[in-house]
Parts: sequence; structure tokens; C-alpha cells
Amino acid sequence: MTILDETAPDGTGIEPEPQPDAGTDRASTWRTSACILCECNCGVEIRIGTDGHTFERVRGDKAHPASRGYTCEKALRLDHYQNGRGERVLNPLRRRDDGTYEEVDWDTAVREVAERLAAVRDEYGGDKIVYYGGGGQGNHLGGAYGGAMHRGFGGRFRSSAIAQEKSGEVWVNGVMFGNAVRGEFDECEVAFFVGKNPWMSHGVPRARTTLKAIANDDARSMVVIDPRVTETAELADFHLQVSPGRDAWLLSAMVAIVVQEGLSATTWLAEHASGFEAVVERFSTIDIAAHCRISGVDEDLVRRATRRIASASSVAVFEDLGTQMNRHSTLVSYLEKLVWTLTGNFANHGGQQIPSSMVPLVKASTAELDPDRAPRSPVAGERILGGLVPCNVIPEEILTDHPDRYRAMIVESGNPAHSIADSARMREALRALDFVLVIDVFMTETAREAHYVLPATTQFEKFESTFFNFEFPKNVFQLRRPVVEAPAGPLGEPEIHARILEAAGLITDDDVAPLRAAAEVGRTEFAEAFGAALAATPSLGVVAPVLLYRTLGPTLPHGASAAAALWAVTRRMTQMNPMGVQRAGFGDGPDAADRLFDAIIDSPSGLVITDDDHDASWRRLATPDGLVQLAMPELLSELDDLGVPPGPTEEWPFLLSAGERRSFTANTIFRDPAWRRRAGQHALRIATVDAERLGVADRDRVRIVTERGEATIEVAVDGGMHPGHLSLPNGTGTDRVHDGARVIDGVAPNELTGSFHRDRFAGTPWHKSVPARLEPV
Ligand SMILES: Nc1nc2c(c(=O)[nH]1)N[C@H]1C(S)=C(S)[C@@H](COP(=O)(O)OP(=O)(O)OC[C@H]3O[C@@H](n4cnc5c(=O)[nH]c(N)nc54)[C@H](O)[C@@H]3O)O[C@H]1N2
Ligand SMILES: Nc1nc2c(c(=O)[nH]1)N[C@H]1C(S)=C(S)[C@@H](COP(=O)(O)OP(=O)(O)OC[C@H]3O[C@@H](n4cnc5c(=O)[nH]c(N)nc54)[C@H](O)[C@@H]3O)O[C@H]1N2
Ligand code: SF4
Ligand SMILES: [Mo]
Repeated sequence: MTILDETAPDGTGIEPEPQPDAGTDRASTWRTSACILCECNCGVEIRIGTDGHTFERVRGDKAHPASRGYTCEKALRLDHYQNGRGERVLNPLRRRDDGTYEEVDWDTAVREVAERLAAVRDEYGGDKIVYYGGGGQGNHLGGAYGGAMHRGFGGRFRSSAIAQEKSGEVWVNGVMFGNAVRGEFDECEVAFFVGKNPWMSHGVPRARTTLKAIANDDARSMVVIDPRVTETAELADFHLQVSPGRDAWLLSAMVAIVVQEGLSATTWLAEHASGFEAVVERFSTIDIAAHCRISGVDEDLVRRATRRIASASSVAVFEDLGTQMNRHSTLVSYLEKLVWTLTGNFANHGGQQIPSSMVPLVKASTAELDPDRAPRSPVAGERILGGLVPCNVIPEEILTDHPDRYRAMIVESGNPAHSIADSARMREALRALDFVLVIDVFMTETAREAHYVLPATTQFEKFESTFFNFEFPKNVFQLRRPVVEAPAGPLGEPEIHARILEAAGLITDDDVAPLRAAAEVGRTEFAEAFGAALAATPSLGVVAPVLLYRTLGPTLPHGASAAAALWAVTRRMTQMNPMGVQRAGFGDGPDAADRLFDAIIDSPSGLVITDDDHDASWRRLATPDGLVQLAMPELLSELDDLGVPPGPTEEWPFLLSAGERRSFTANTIFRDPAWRRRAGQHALRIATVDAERLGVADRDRVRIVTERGEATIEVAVDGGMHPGHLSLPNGTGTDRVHDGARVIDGVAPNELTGSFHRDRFAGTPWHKSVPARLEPV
């Protein structure tokens, strides 16, 4: 039986401390890894049972440089991922005509997958093969190799969950700073959370410790914009309880207060920013009282919160899904950034920084920022940002007779049939494709629509890491080692992609052999040979990560061949930030990158990869004139007409937030519902006044109806909910086989959402304000 720590609370205010090993000195079985459930990837130690696979205990790893022993309650349940009742796929599966699956051996599967991809490429062009996913919250290494496989077949278009959250912010950050920006929450005087509940969703290292430190310090303050009295809002000095979906009115009022009360950092702006006049002109006419009234927040409170931000020596900010998956999301992202840039909070100690990065996950390219060259999706013509087609557009790009429609999809470590808006339409789109390949650990909602399912090893059976490296000034990276042995059958993603490329003849023995020989001689010889091979055969460049895996990979210590792609990554990073790498202890000169790469492989608990000074943010500011760009004309003119404020109508008296992060939600990473111990984790939150008006009590069941679907669900009456607002958890509604029948646990949020309601700049969905009504059952 699995014994997991039950001591950790869930949002009750007590932070789970790393538990000491209760006297059973079995040090040899504690293995170092990380939690895979959110972008923080806290370092953990896992005690493996004598059976070799059970996670008996999980505790925080004090040696991890970012989490330093911290975990939340979710990490303690990682056994439900590794050994849970999810339907694990152990052998490659091929779909029969009747929709059932048969097991085939790897050679057959790989050969047929390569043939099917090549057939689509040859008939329609490789750009008709779209790639989705490439990593979840804990695994990005596979995506590096998957991207290479996709490009090897001529693929151009890709998407991932990031394109239903961050795209608008990617564009705004790109224009204003030319780079991605993060807050220094450890050091800030004021923390500002916009549509973000870090107590539950984290995103900030050691979130609960950090939030409590701010709350307990009279000299520091927290400002939270959220329609619900969340666990974070309860700790805030200023909770602006906005009416759902009306953040654009609230944040434009805040900017107008800065401008009209003369709170701007004018001296700082004169030196560091351009476009101030245009902003002043636009915001000097905003009717602050009217905007506050529409937003539902008391004007005096808005003014006091804004003055607190303006008077602070530093402000760290995090905007997240509450506004990024909502009305006016790109505009709101811009307004939020104006609040802190106008008040001088960029590149100051404790403020907003541009951290170094291994791989720029959330950054717009130069072409994407150029209106004349900006890439667009082939059918719907939607803007591509951060290299990603907006998730909401994917069904439109398939369900059409447009000649450029996608014909095949590779899904790796993602579950779009569950996570993209309008699941019914997404399933229809998958069924309309000539070919669907899914690479996953489990039989998911998406895998059930695939022609082939290739089984991957779990994240605890292989080397893994993420590129969620956003720390500043010291940035952190961890290459995790396997902690349990893989069962026979599944393979790591690098191996899967290498085999597919080889079966298609896109990497040959002639490509591999000389490089392999050079790698055996030494790193310098390898670097020379690799550079020469790419120069001689430029087409090898697109599959370079897989080539590294096959050549450099086998020479790496500890069996870390999957880390081979990091060799190129660390070289690029060192080239871009030699000072940061040097300050982190890797010296300078031509071998610094190799020292960093070797240190990564030798540091199972993770390490500091770059140590920046505060001027680093200025050096990374990549705008044409080297100044922060305050004016975004397309967005300023949006303020001329914000439209009808969303709110209750006769047909749709509620706005539903479809997908709230709770103590026991973790996207669809756990497919075993048993991991959720607490009652009510599946329930629909409703405000007390609304429940009373409708005559429903806690735990009653209701029917929720939206434009796209309906579901029956238990309610949780919540005094902290804004009237007219409903909230459904994310990650529920996954299916599994129980006693031979398929059962669904909870409501899948995207059975209720639509893909046409989306931001007109970034295509991001309006999941947080879906018009809805409730009916008795
Ligand atoms: N426990 C847990 N943690 C997670 C995850 C998980 O599944 N479970 N997933 C991870 C992932 S992938 C992500 S992207 C992050 C997301 O992290 P968050 O964005 O923090 O998570 P959410 O709960 O989706 O939304 C945040 C808040 O938005 C508020 N909100 C709803 N409507 C509005 C509105 O109209 N205006 C404003 N201002 N706020 C509104 C909600 O009340 C909620 O408190 O969490 C990560 N962490
Ligand atoms: N309505 C609504 N929809 C939402 C959201 C919302 O708030 N509301 N949130 C959105 C957000 S922010 C996100 S991030 C997405 C998340 O949705 P997705 O990005 O689609 O992914 P996950 O649910 O995290 O599932 C990841 C998949 O990876 C698989 N997996 C786990 N480990 C491995 C591995 O080692 N290798 C491989 N190959 N596969 C593995 C898991 O089994 C799972 O199928 O959902 C989005 N959808
Ligand atoms: S869920 Fe996030 S905050 Fe919690 S332990 Fe895992 S990585 Fe850390
Ligand atoms: Mo996410």
C-alpha cells in the first residue's frame, strides 16, 4: 500500500514543512527529483519502496536552489502519477477500423508512423502537419526532440497550452520591452496580483512562504484583483473585488489615476521610456469614477491601492489566467504594465526584471512584432505569437475545405481534446484529420482519437527538465535523473523521435557515424565536427537535437543521453549572457559553456546557471530605440469603446469561470481521481446570495447550461464569491475504465466552453467569463 504524508494542509494557512525522515534511516532509497505539477518544479526527495517503484514518501529537497525544501500538499501525492490507476499505455497502439486499438511492436509502429507522416508531407506539404504540446508542467526535454522530428518532416505550425494563456502578454511584453518580464517577489515592497491566486496556483517560488512574508511585514503591501475572496486575497492589503470580466475598466481607471493625480515617475520616464505623451493624452480624459463604477470596485479603494503602488520603491507583478483567459485580455495585460512602468518599476531592485533564459518559452520573435512580416495561421489568419498558433483556432484550421488546412497532428505531452475550448468541436477536428499521432504515458481523451499512440516513459523513469527558468537575479535549472526503472515497453521521447526520423531516412548512419566518433575523442573535436556537418548539410540543422542525442548523447555520464540537446542550449545561453554565466561560477572563455553543461549533468538537485546584476534587465531590453515603449496605439484606441460590460442577462444570469486552480487540481497530469482526498474539489462554487435566491444548498446538484454544453454538478456555496459568478475547477472530467466501463470523474470544463469567444489580438479564450445559467435537477 502506498503511504503518503497526510499532514499537509490545503490552503488552510499552515504551510507544509518538509518532513524529516521519521527515524527509518533508509537513506539509500531517497532519490532526488522534482514535482511535475506546476511551473515551480519544486525539488523533492522521494523514498522508493522495497518493491522498487512505490513512492512511499515525498519531501522537499533542501538542496534545490529555488524551492529550498518547500513543497505544497500536491507533491506528496506524486505516487498517483507514477503508480496510480491511470490507464498506462505500455506498448505502441494502432487503431483498427472499428475504433479499437491493437498492440504492435515498436519497429512496426515507428515504420508506419514515419510512412504516414511522409505520405501527408508528400501529398500536401510538410506544413500541413501541425504539432501540439511538447511538454506539460514538468517535462520540456521531450519537446526539444519532438520539435526536431516535426521540423524534419517539414512542419512549420505548432501550438501548445501557452497559446491559450500567455500570447497577449507575449505581444505586449515584446513591444514594450522586447522580452519576457518577471517580478522579484522575494524583494518587492508591493506585490500586485492580477487574476492570479498564487496561494493555490503558485507560479512564484515558495509561494505561500513569500505571500505570508509580505502579509506579515507592515512595510510591504499586497494588491489583488480578483472577483473572489481567494486565499491570496485574504492576505492582501488591498483586494479589488472586480466584477467578473470587467478588469479593463478597473485597470484603465488605475492608469488614469496615475496620470491624472500626477503619480508618474516623470524623471525616470524621461530617461528610460518613450511614448509618455500619447499615454498621458489618452488617459487624461478617462472618467475614473465611471470606470470604477462599472468595474464594481469602490473608487476610493482603487485610488488608495494605486497610490500605494505609485509610492513603493518596488512593485513585483503577476498577471495570470483570471485576466489572460478573459475579455479584453491583451488590453488588460497592457494596462497592467502601464501601471507599473509609469511608476518606474522596471529593472529596479525588487521590481520587474528580464531574467536570463535557457529557451525563450514566452517571447515574441522580431518578425512577430513587425506588422509587415508577422506570421499568421494558414486558414483563419490569426496572429502567431511566441511561435504558437492560438489554441482556439485549431478546429477552424481543420474543419474547412480550405486547401491549406492541417491534415495531420502530432500531439506530445498534451491533452487538447480535454484542454482546448469546445471539446466536442476539438474531437470533431481530430477525427477529420488524415493522421493523428499521440505520444503520452496514458490513454487520454486525445489518445482515444489517435491513429497511433506511442507510449512514453514517465517523468520519473527518465531524465527530464523544464525551461520554466524565470528566477532573477540567480536563475536556476534542474536536470532530474530517473528515480525508478521503466517497465518494458515505453521509451523516452528522444529515442522515439530518433527512431521515427531514422525510419524516414531523415537521419542516416552516414550522418551519425563521424560525429559519434568525434564525440568519443573529446568535446572540442565534437564541436568542430558538429559545426562542420551542419555547414556541409544545412538540412541537418532542423534535426540537430536528435543528432546530438545520437552522437554526443552516448558519451554523457550517468546515462544522461537525453540531455544532449542541452549542450547546444547552454552554448547559446553562454553566448548571450557570458557575464551571468561567469558570475554563477563557470568562468569565461570558450569552455565556460561546457563547464556549465557538465555542471548541469552533475547537479541532480539543480543549480544556479546565471547570476545577474540589475543592469542585466536593461541589457536585455530589446526595443528599437533601447527605451521602454509606453505607447501601443492599437491598444490605446481600444479604450475608445470597451463595449457592453459583461454581466448577467435574462438568458445567461451568470458568468462562469471554467477552470479554477484548487488544492487538488493539476491539469490532467493525474488521471487517477483518488488523488483528490478532500470533498468538494469537483464542486461548482456559487455565491451565497445566488444560492439563497435559487434555493440551492451546499452539495446540492444543479444543471449548468452554456451556449455550448451542459452538465450536472454539485455546488459549493461560497461566501467569498462575487454575486453572479460561478467557478468550476480545472483538470476534472477525465475518463477511465472502471469495471470494464468508461467513467468520467467530474465535469470537463471545456465541454462547456466555446472557441469563438476569444481575444481579437491574441486569440486567447474567454474561459473565465462564460455566459451560463443554472437549472434545478
Ligand atoms: N493547484 C494547481 N496549481 C496550478 C495548476 C493546477 O492545475 N492546479 N495549473 C498550473 C497552470 S497550467 C497555470 S497556467 C496556473 C494558473 O494559475 P492562476 O491563473 O492563478 O489560476 P486560476 O485559478 O485559473 O485563475 C486565477 C484567478 O482568476 C480569478 N478570476 C476569475 N475571473 C476573473 C476576472 O474576471 N477577473 C480577474 N481579475 N480574476 C478573475 C479566479 O477567481 C482565480 O482566483 O496555475 C498553475 N498551478
Ligand atoms: N476551460 C479551461 N481550459 C483550460 C484551462 C482553464 O483554466 N480552463 N487551462 C489551460 C492551461 S493554462 C493549460 S496549461 C492547459 C493544460 O492542458 P494540456 O497542456 O493539454 O496538458 P495537461 O493536462 O497538463 O496534460 C499533459 C499530458 O501529458 C501527459 N504526460 C505526462 N507526463 C508525460 C511524459 O513524460 N511524456 C509524455 N509524452 N506525456 C506525458 C499526461 O498524461 C497528459 O496527457 O489546459 C488549458 N485549458
Ligand atoms: S505543485 Fe507546484 S508548488 Fe506545489 S510542490 Fe509541486 S511544483 Fe511545488
Ligand atoms: Mo497553464
